[in-house]
Amino acid sequence: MKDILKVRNGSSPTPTFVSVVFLFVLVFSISCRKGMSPSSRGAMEPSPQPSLPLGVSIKTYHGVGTIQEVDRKKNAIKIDHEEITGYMPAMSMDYHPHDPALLDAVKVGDRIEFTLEDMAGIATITEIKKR
Ligand SMILES: [Cu+2]
Repeated sequence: MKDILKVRNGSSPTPTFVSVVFLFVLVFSISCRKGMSPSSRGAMEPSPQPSLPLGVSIKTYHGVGTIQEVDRKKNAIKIDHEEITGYMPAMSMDYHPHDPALLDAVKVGDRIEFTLEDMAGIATITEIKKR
């Protein structure tokens, strides 16, 4: 392979450097593919920081509603909310707060404004304000 590259890059001043880079890229891409293969032996290294898969983005929305239930055990809050523009129609549903401490500041019957983040269809409440 080196010979082929040398011939191809015969006029180049640094044919060795080029082939080294080429080999490095080749090896890297092969090991990368191996690492991502599901058939590789077990999950050797759990990824330390979960990164977003390509194409997944977080969108932020704002809603207004009334708290119907606060469930600290399930870390859930049921909100009867008005239409959230661009996200969902008015309904009553459970949400999970990003930080469980958000539940401490509110109680059933409170009229609130809330901020939620949607990632791949999963909504998480990041902020709650009493109205
Ligand atoms: Cu909803």
